[in-house]
Amino acid sequence: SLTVTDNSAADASPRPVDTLIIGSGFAGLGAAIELTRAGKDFLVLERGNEVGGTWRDNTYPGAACDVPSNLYSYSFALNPGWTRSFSPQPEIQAYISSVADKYDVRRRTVFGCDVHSATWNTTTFRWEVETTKGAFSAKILVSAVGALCEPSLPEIKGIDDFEGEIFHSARWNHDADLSGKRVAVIGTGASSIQIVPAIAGKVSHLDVYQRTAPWILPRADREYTKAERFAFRYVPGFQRLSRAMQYLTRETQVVGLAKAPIFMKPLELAARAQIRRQISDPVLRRKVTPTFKIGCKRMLISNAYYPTLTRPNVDLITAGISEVTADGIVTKDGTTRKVDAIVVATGFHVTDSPTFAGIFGKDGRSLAEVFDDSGMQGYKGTTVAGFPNMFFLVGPNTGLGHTSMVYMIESQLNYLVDAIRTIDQHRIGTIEVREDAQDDYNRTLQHALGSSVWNTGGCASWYLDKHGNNTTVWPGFTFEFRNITKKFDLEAYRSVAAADLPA
Ligand code: N01
Repeated sequence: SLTVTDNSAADASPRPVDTLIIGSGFAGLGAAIELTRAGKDFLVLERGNEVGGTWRDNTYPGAACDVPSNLYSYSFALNPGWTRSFSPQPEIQAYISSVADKYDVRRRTVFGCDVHSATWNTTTFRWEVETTKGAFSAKILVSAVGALCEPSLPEIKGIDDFEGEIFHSARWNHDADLSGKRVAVIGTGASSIQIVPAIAGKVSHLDVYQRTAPWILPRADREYTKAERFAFRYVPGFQRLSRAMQYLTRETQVVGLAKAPIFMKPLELAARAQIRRQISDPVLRRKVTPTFKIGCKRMLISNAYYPTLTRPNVDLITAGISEVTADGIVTKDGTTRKVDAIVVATGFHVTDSPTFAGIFGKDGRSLAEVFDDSGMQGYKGTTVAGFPNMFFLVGPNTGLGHTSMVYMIESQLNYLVDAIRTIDQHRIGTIEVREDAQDDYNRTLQHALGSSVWNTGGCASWYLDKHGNNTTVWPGFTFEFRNITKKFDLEAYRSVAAADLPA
């Protein structure tokens, strides 16, 4: 039985299972549900004590999604209960948790199980996985740890010596009471622009440290009417239809982002108009006006951020941080500003995730080493040469700047389930994507990205790796990705029949 009741690490021999899934956010949970449906043997390893991934971790004040609610659910589990057009974090987390209940995924999940390493064993042809809850072994490994799971902390002189409260946006300390305190927020990305309006009213003073001004569009957020909520629940097809319409509307943005950035102009005008409408001070206007093309970094949405910057107790600081002292922040112009607390809203390790360092492929090299050389490359965002029987959800070039990641995840799940079915049907022992297939795939991908706004928009962003290559974003329409992941293409892989593996 796969029922996990005893998580004791005392048992020295690895616990065998056909498939191990690491992570239980949207991707890992989806994989667990699909493998349950396909009747496969699997376990989910989850370092936290609850499902939800980045939505479980990001509990900062104001946390909400910038993708419309109706697009932010699995296609097989629509949520008629959304209360707003853009959902706040607690509703998304409640949705994910309810899906885990509905499909009974917790029974097959080992919680509090932090994976130290996963190593391909070239003798047993299995993945050996070391965790805080003991050792596991599996024929197939699914990494579903997500792109936004490892907070990136800024390397600022003296930051470790700060004596006040300091925490990352994705690790919000709810025990720290910021009421009446002098607070600094470092960073002005998607997280920061939600935090700033949410806390400005309760702190005594707020300093917002901006390195690069982001583009911010109006947020068309509203409560769903009673009639809409009734229709979502009781009118057959209504929610699916409104979802399809939103999906198609958002797909049109791909033309401007990936193919012809000139089509982004109307959005830029809308963003500039919002600055003029909400800020009257010309100095502040200039400070918040971005200097790169819209779309190059993730476009943000907010109606509340600019008005918050105009509050008398809020300062936008653009001088650049030179150091942090025991009780304040010093900027490059020599000014020191005292603070009681610092919120570090500086994003995540995406192309250099520490999770890569613990996954070792067939020649003993880690994903981190391989990606360090070649950049974060894979095949169809899901498999990586040198890493047999491993599938990577939310892998290289599967990220999006315009619509729901859940759509991309479901595409990858099709591919994963078809791959496992193929492996079982053909009695395959190992499969590994061929280097030439992976190289061809990435050549085409990089060619498509060459003219995109992410590459040509004149900004530095987490979409680009240290080689300057865009290894995070999918450059086409998302239905194109759905199309290439519909069927597992065994011909792109080297496979060895189970019967032919050395005993
Ligand atoms: O992180 P970010 P985030 N000194 O990397 C600044 C998703 N998300 O957590 O632009 C000073 O975007 C950095 O400055 P710069 C979404 O996909 C979604 O906000 O690099 N500043 C930037 O301003 C998003 O893209 C939602 O010059 C430093 C900020 O910190 C992704 O998560 C909500 C610095 C980091 O911005 C990450 O968003 C939240 C330093 N040393 C997140 N280092 C929604 O759905 C970095 N910065 C609404």
